[in-house]
Amino acid sequence: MKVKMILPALTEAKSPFFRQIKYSLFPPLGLATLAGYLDPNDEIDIQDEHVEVLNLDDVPDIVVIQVYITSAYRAYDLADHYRALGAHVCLGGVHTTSLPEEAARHADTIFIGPGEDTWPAFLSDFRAGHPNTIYRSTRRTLLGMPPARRDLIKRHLYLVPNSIVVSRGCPHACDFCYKEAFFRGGRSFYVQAVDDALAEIERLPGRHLYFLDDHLFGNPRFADALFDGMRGMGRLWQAAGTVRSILQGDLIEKAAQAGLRSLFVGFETLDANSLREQNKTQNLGRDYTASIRRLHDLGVMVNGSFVFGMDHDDETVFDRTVEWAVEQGVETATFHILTPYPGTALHQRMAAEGRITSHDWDRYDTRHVVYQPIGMSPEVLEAGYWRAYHDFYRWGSILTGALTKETVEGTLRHLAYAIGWKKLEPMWDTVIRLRHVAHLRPALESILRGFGGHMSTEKTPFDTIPEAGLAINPVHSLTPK
Ligand code: B12
Ligand code: SF4
Repeated sequence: MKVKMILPALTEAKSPFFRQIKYSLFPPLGLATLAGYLDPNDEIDIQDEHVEVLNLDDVPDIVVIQVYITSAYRAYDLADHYRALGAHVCLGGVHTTSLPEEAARHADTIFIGPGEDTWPAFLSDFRAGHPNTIYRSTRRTLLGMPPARRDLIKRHLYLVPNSIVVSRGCPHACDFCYKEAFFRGGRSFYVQAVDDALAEIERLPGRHLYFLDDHLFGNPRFADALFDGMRGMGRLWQAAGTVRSILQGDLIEKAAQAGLRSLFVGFETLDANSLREQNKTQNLGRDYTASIRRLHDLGVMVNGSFVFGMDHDDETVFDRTVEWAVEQGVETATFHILTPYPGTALHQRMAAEGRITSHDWDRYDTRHVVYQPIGMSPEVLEAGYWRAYHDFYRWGSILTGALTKETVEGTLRHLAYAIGWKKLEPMWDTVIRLRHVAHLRPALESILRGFGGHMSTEKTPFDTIPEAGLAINPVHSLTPK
């Protein structure tokens, strides 16, 4: 059977004029996960439009398309194209789950929720000649799942080919998050068996990992055992967590000892009323400053996430937030304009209040205002968002933030990381076009590694073999020569 799996891209990611590094970071892990359920003799082709030009001349038996909100229109065009050629088109992912009726107009079969139960069920129905038009996930477990087909990933096209998820969902329920909508109808937070997670980590070549889990620390027992198992592996890794998980107990120390070097932290807002408004109660009353200090003391860099446009925000929110983040020595920041994704509690509330002003999914990219804000005009919100990025990443701010560090190493690492991501964008554009992005992986690793006296100095197999594991991994033929 011929199976084509596509991750379509939003227009910006394919621009002939400028390529952002964020689209060459991670491979299509969801599709590689689904490919694990296919037979070894099936012919599988995974194509990621963010990093390659799609070949659309084939006629596979099944076409699988993963639909995000910002790539939904492109996904539907591709689906229509393949249906016209007679392929059986399957649509799934976050946006399909939020708006199944919209997706169903372009598909033979749609999938609601995670694919670990529905996809194998579909495959056996398809092989038996009677596939259904809709499959809804209800049985949520990662136990016994086959390994992701990482051999189908073109590692050389990504800066971070070793993305990994060892859990699904999150124990919290913030109103603006995709999570409640996506996991409706079953469990919304569950983890892999620790041994399976460790085995998957062992199989990954190289040294650097990026956990894409929504909240790697969400199940403390699991996280504790995972970090114990990772100690001594010599990995350098990045992940996401909550303020609460940084402040409570000693999990964060264990994570740092196991190689955590940078954490994406959902601060979202400095205003307690806004936290209540968005049901982000786990952040209420938490000392943000103490959480950052704790991370920095452990040699872990902070990528702070902030959302603008909540109902309690006015036009002073941008400067206040940026100033605070710079003063705290936050190394990198990700700003978002509040976006009411269909299916979320936030969307329901705004729709009920008649405040949604656009249903153009291309604009749901957290950079456009698609609703009527309360404390300022949409124009002020959009301009403030761009100003926040500009102000946070201007040279003076980067230097001020870097100088909050207590060691020279810390200052240098802050400078290198912030400058690398935001000041060297033309360089990223060039290396992406030349398909040399993988060559910069060692630079990323040395920035992550080269900071503070808290890092493990033990020698590991990875110190001498840059892509250890290559010998047993068939993808080595795809790495750049
Ligand atoms: C990594 C990531 C990225 C990466 C790379 C994405 C990639 N290569 O896949 C980058 C940095 C490029 C990125 C960019 C953006 N992202 Co993003 N990203 C994520 C993140 C953190 C993890 C995705 C992941 O790998 N999950 C792990 C794998 C195993 O799960 P999965 O991909 O969902 O696949 C499973 C199911 O969805 C399902 N499935 C998926 N497709 C199909 C198809 C079929 C047929 C079947 C049966 C099943 C199925 O089965 C898979 C196995 O269970 C998610 C949050 C999350 N936890 O999902 C946000 C998320 C997907 N991103 C989001 C957004 C908004 C964006 C941006 C617009 C952000 C921005 N401002 O720039 C851009 C643009 C995205 C685009 N290309 O259109 C939203 C999407 C909201 C929505 N309603 O679509 C999410 C949910 C986060 C959020 N804010 O709520 N993102
Ligand atoms: S803590 Fe993060 S992942 Fe969990 S529900 Fe809130 S926004 Fe979503």
